[in-house]
Amino acid sequence: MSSPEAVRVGVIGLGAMGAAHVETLERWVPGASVAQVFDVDVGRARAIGERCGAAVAASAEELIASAGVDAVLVAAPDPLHESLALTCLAADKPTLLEKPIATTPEGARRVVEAEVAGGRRLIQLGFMRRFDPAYVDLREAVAGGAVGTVRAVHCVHRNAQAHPSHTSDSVLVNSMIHELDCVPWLLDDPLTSVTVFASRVGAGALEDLQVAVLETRGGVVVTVEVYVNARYGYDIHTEIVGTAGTVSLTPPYGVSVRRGLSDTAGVDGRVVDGGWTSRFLDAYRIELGAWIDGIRSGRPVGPSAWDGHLADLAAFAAVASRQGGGRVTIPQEECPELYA
Ligand code: ISE
Repeated sequence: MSSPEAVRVGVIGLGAMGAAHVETLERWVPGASVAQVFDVDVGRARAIGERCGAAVAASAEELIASAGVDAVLVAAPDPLHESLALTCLAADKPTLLEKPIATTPEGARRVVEAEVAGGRRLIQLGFMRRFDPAYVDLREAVAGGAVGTVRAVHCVHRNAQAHPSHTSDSVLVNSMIHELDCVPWLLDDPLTSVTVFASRVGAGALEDLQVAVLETRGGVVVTVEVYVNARYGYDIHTEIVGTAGTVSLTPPYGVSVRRGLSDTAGVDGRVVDGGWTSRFLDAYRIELGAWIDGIRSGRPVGPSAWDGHLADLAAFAAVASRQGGGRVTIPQEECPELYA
């Protein structure tokens, strides 16, 4: 489904997320067409390219440089985000970059500096929760004073099974980063400190359940539990408590027990779809629609590279805390003019 002057998108990385983005663009974003795809797994790239009528690029760099690609969607593994973002900026291509913006705080700063030097916003960060209708309602409820002055936020973020690439650090930098982005956005109040507690596991094992206690500039206390091997399913919860009441993503319920069927969830030990592509289906559709509309109108929308940088600052403060740093102050930086 695409209009005559559709934005020709090149998609880099065709794992569960990239493949879902290809399908979303094809089925739900009329202003876009998937023109090229790239994945290190050539067979997978060919199969997806054939299905959507897209050419298969020989490399990510070739795809980015191609005159047949107007905009790039990066869903490659996290360690490649920084270099691909820099290549897209150098090629002057609007880019939807999956989170995190980079896997080091210095890398995140390099991406922001390159975009600022170019003088225009080209990157939209893949923080899809900002487009999720329930999260948008939550934010509006808080802004409209539904709960009075906010005192606390409680978040739960559970995955059925950890992605094989997960490390104790990426539980924070890849998973909790969603809350580190969306809580300040929900409250319009930046995070200022973080203390992380990890549930004890055997020596060398993945610290798969971690709880962060954060503070905001406005004095709100935030708790976030991330558990990436929860077995029973994908479960996202956010509650905001204020002086006049509480607002929550889900309705109140009685006692319920939810269990995983066995210790071998997933297919052949591989995570095929972690559950977020269905829970956030609407969010992804709206996110990609807004990205393409922004490109067509020349007015970028949604979370920026600066938002990605702020989330990375919080995530790496959280890593330092978990590694023994106790309560860690999250650096506060002046927002460059480009993002004001
Ligand atoms: C994954 O990359 C996502 O973005 C999901 O939303 C999150 O729940 C999961 O933990 C991440 O690994």
